[in-house]
Amino acid sequence: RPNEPVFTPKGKENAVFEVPDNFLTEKYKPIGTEIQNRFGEEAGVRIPVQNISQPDLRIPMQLGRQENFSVFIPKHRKIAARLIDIFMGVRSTNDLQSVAAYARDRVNPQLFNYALSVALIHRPDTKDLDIPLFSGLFPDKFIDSRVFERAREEATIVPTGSRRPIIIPRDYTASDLEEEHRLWYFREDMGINLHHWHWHLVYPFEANDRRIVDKDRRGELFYYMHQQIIARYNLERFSNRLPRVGRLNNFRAPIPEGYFPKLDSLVASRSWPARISGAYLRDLNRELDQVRLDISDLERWRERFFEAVNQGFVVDSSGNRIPLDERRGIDILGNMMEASMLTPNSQLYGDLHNMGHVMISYSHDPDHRHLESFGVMGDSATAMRDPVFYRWHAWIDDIFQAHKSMLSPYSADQLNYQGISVNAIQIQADGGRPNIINTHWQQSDLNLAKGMDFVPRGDVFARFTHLQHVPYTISLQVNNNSGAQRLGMVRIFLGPKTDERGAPFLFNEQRRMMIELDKFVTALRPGENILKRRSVESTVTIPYDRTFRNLDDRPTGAGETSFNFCGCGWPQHMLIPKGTPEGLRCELFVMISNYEEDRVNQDLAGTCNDAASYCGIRDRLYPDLKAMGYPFDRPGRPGTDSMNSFLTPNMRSQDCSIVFNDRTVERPRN
Ligand code: CUO
Repeated sequence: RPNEPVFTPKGKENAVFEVPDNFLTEKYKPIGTEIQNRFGEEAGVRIPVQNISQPDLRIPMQLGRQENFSVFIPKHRKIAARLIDIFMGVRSTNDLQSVAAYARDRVNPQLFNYALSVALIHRPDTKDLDIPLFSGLFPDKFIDSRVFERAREEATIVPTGSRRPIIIPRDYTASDLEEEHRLWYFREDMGINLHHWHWHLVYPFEANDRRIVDKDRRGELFYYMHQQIIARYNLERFSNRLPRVGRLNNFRAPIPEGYFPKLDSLVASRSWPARISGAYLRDLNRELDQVRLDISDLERWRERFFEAVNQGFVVDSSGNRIPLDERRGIDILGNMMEASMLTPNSQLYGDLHNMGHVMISYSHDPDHRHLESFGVMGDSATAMRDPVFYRWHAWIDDIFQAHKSMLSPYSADQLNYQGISVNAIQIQADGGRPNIINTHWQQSDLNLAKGMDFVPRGDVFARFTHLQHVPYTISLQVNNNSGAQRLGMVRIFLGPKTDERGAPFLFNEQRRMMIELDKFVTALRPGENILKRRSVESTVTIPYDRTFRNLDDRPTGAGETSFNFCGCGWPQHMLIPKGTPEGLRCELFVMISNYEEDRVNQDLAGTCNDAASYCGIRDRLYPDLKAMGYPFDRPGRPGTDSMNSFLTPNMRSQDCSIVFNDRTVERPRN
C-alpha cells in the first residue's frame, strides 16, 4: 500500500498520505495517479507529504524486501543501525514523515518497522506518539498460520459488522505426546512475546547514536529480566508436573526438544522453519547473512566469561582490568553477554548470547544449502515460543549467578530494617479464600486487519485463549516501633514451596525460583499499619488492555500516551503462574527495606513508569538503588539453609497455593 500513512496523527486514523510522484518506486511510477485515487477513496483525511531530498538507502536496502530480519544477526544489526540513524537524523517530524514514507516501500518491512519504532521511541519530538500494536501489524509472528486463510475468506464474503471472530484452537503446535507442549500457553502467549519484543526494542544493543543504547543499568536489566523469565517458566513447569528447565551447557550435545512453530511469515511468504527433536548445533557458514561461526568460537567465549567471573575482572580493549564488583559487575557482564556497544571488549568476549540465538536458529540449515531462513529463536518477537529459548537462557543465567556467588552475601544487619517488623501477610483472590490464588482460561480478541492486505478491508478478529487469574489483594500487617514516621520499600515475591520431587528447598536454590510480583514505596506511621495492595497495581505488569487492544480501535482521546515505551511490561494476565487443580504449594514473601537507602531522586512526572521492575523507566534511572532481584540476587549468609533462616524481622513468608480451574471466561472486545 504505497501511500498508506506511515504513522498517523491522533484522530486522523483514516488518513491517506499524498506522496510526491518521485517517492514511488519504479514499479508503481507509471500508475501513480491510479494508486493515489484508489486508496484515496477510502480516506477520511488526506495528508500531503512534503518533497525532500531523497535519503541514501543503499545500506538499508542490502536486506531484501522478502528476507527475514533479525537483530541477532550482525549484518542485520548494522543495517538497522544505519536506518535508525537516518530516522533519528532528520530535523523535524515533517521530514521524518517524508523520509519514512519514502523508505517504506523500498526497505524490508520488518527492518522498517523496527528502525522506525526505535526512532519514534527515542526522538524527543515523537516519543509520545502512539504506534499501532505490533501484534496487529505482524500478526503472522503470533498466530497460527491457518487463521489467515480463514480471515481472508471472512473478509471477502462477510460484510464488516457481521463478521465473527476466528477462533484459534487452544493448543495447536503439538500433541500431548510431547510433554513440553504442556507449556504452550506460556511460550506461545501473545502478551509474553510482545513484552519480550518490546523489551528488546526499548533496549537495543547497537546504534550509531550512543544515547539509544547507553541507558542506566541496561546490562543488569538484561540479566534480571531474563532471569525472571526463567524463574517464571520454572513455576509454570512445576504447575505441569515437569522438572525445572535443563540448561544448554553442552554445545555439542543434541537438543532434546524439537519445535514446529506453525507460523507463516507473510513478509517472506515462507513457513518459519522447524527444528526436530535431537537436533545438533553445527558450525555456521552462511554467505548471504555474512555469518561464519564455529561451535568452538562459542566455546572459546564461554571460557573467557568464566575466567573473567572467577578472576573477578574483565580486560577491556586497551588491556586494562575492570573489576566485576558489586556495584558495576553485573551490568558489565550483561552488556558483554549481549555484545552491546557498551561491552568493554568485543574481541575478547565475543558475542555469546546473540550468536547462541543465531546458531540455534540455523541448526536446520547451517550452510544455507536449503535456502532456508532462521527459526523462531532468531527473532525477539518469536523466540520465547521455542522450548530451547529457556535452556539457552537458563544456562546464560548460570554465568550471571556464578558472578553473584563471588560477592559477599548480605549480612542480617544489611537486610534488616531496624524498628520495622512484618507481622502478618495474606493474599486473597476477590470472592475467594485466604492464601489461595485462583487461575482459569480467558478468551480475548485481536484485530488482524492492519497486518493483512484485505480487499475489501475492514476489521477481522482472531479469538485466542490465554491464562488469567482472579484479581487479588495482598494485605500486610506492619509494625513501626521506631517512634517516627518511616518510608519503606515493599518487595513482594512468590516462589514454589517444594522442588519438583516435593522435597523442601535449600535457600540457594529457592532464591533463584522467586518471581517478583510487586514493589512499591509506602509510608509507615508509628505503631501498627495495615497495607493493602491490588494485583492490578503491580509494578511488574502492564494492564491487560495495553497488551491486547489495538490503539486504532480506541475512541479518540481515550487511553494513555507513551504507548511505545509502556508497551514493555509483563502482561497482567500472566502475573500468576497457572498452578494445579489441587493447588500448587507456594510461598509468598514480603520484605520492607529502608526506602532512604533505596531511593533514587528523580522526577517521574509524565513518564511511563508502571512496569519499571522488568523495563526500567524511560529517560530515567532505574527507580531502586538496590541490586535488581534484591534480596534474592545473592546466596544467603552462612547458616541460611532455608527461607525461614533467611528471614529478618522486616521480612515474612506465608504458605499459599495456586488453584487452577479449567473453565474459560470470554472477554468481549471493547
Ligand atoms: Cu531476550 Cu535471548 O535475549 O532473547
